[in-house]
Amino acid sequence: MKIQSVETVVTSPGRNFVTLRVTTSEGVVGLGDATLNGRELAVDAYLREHITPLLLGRDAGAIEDTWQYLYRGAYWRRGPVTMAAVAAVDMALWDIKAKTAGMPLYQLLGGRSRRGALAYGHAAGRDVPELLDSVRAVLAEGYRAVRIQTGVPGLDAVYGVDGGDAATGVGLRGGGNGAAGDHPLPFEEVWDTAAYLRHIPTVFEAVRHEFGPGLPLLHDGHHRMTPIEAARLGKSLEPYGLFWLEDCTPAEDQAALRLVRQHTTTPLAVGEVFNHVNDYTTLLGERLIDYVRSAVTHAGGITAMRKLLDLAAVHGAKSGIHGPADISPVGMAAAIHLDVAIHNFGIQEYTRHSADTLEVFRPSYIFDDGLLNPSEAPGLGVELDLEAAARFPYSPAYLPVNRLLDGTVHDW
Ligand code: GCO
Ligand code: MG
Repeated sequence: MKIQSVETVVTSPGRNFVTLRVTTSEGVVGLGDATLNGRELAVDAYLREHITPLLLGRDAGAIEDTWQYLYRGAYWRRGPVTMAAVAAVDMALWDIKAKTAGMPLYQLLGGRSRRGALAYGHAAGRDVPELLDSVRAVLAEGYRAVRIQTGVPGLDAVYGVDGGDAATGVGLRGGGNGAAGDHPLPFEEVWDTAAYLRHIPTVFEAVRHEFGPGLPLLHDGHHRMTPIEAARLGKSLEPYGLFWLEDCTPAEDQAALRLVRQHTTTPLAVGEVFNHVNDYTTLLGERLIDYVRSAVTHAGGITAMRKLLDLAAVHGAKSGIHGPADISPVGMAAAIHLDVAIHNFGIQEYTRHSADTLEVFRPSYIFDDGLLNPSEAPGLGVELDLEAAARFPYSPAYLPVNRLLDGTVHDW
């Protein structure tokens, strides 16, 4: 079975998504997610200009060989654009292989290891009462684990908060996460780590008081702290028994986590901005983290994630696959197939997509009783409606940029 045609589909049903669509000589269609929030067209061009000519006529079944050919063969390896492009090809070829076998993808990955994948949802509020309402709403949707983010007194807009829909990112002011049309140029937020560090333990105190000790709670530090600040935060949150503290320091500085780890027993999650297993060698080798956060979409696809998750297992770490609304339903489906198949599953981030997104992509995965499951449809189990996609043209959007109180550019 040969690869006969390859196309990229850029669509913006509320936010931008890039999808690779591979068709074989037998007419089997595979889909891959290539969405890189705020830099979508770079991946689109990489796929069209540099990868498509290499794929035409190749054996659609040679997934590992194609992965290595695109990775090693490019000479200029790694990086978010390249690895999102490689990921999309890899997902599409796994989709084709599983469809050809007449099986849902998780069966080819070794079959089911659990009844379903525990998902966490996003709760957010500008202040504590609004956050408590948001947690209630997330629980009412069926979630059994919740990430909490709040505004910080004195700061106008903070990551993950600010009106709009916390789950889809649509209509959010500051933490809009690049929803289409929101920010033709990057929105600028103002950040004060000291105010945040003073405030956040009081937020956890209120949430634990209201919802009790049993609810798994997560929090995303979004790369903003120095190692000593992060150590202090981890320590101050210990009484509240977090499921994890995510991205407490800028993730690429792996050694920074040594200091954090030395001072706190709050579990640590890192990796959504990584795109290669080698980004984790210090973190995993020295057991500095508990959860690996890579997205299937950004870290080279199913082939690469399998290897990463196996390395994590060797070092006692579990999965926490990135699943915000800027991962398309195709990337989400790939994650869910992995979640139910691997042994060292931890949790799956799951933010529901907008109605328009679900009209363009028709995923068949199921969210029930707090658990995600792939359907029994062959392949990834997602259909892309090309006519619906064409109704939502690309719309440039940026993620926000962060500045300290004195105007210095800071990590967002
Ligand atoms: C998360 C992430 C996202 C990112 C987004 C950027 O934990 O879900 O931090 O919200 O900000 O993916 O595009
Ligand atoms: Mg995050």
